[in-house]
Amino acid sequence: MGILNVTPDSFSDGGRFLDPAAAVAHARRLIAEGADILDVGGESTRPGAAPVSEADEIARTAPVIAAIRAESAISISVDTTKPGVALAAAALGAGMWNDVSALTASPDSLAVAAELGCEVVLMHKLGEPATMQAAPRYDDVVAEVSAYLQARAEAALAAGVAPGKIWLDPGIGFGKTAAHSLALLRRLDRIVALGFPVLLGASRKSSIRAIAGDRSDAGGRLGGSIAAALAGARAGVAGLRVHDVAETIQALAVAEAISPPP
Ligand code: HH2
Repeated sequence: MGILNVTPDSFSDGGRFLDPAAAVAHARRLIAEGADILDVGGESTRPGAAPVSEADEIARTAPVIAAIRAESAISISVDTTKPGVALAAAALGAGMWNDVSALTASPDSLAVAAELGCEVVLMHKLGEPATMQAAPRYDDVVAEVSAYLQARAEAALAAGVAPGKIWLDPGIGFGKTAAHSLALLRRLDRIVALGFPVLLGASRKSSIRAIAGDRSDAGGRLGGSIAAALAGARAGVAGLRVHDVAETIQALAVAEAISPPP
């Protein structure tokens, strides 16, 4: 899954693709590099990010989704917590709703996801982006994230989302210290064992810098991002949400050739 942030303030690429023409050019590049899915987002979820109105989020994402769909059959995901944005995206051809709130942000979210019949990504986060990194606490982060994701999958199923449409995501860096994110990266197999396809998003995150113990900026975290992606693949995750599609695919191809999956 290639990341396409149509925002002024995303942590890694904020402002680069706010112009729809630049966003579509980047989409073409991600497709050429081998992405299977494009994840289009109009609201940054980085710690401290400012909230965006539904109208503004649609104004950012809709023209980009429409333009991609006009020239490509690639799967399009919309990264939003707002049912109205998901509805607008689906009408333009997005087939996946990536929701970092796991369909909890609005009382309508579960029903809208069921009505759309789209794929949904249910991600774990503790707290809200503005404050989530203040002092996250868990007794057992792997057990708590697994239990939460299991409960959200059950809520989605009860609302009428088809079992084959549900993805789970541990939410690396969302209300988690680097130690929490590392614990999850070590035990991704526990999330995979829940029985749903798992999406992993560690690309360029500050937890990569913290785990590596260096001072890299977002663009300087490719090596660590690939290490996390390879660990995910080894644990059986089904999707990797990344900024650097070509480099990640190359790393996966070589790792798999050296050590083919059983
Ligand atoms: N991470 C980000 C945004 N959306 N969705 C899922 N499912 N999993 C993630 O790990 C995830 C996500 C944050 O990264 P990015 O989109 O690059 O930055 P920002 O939120 O600042 O736009």
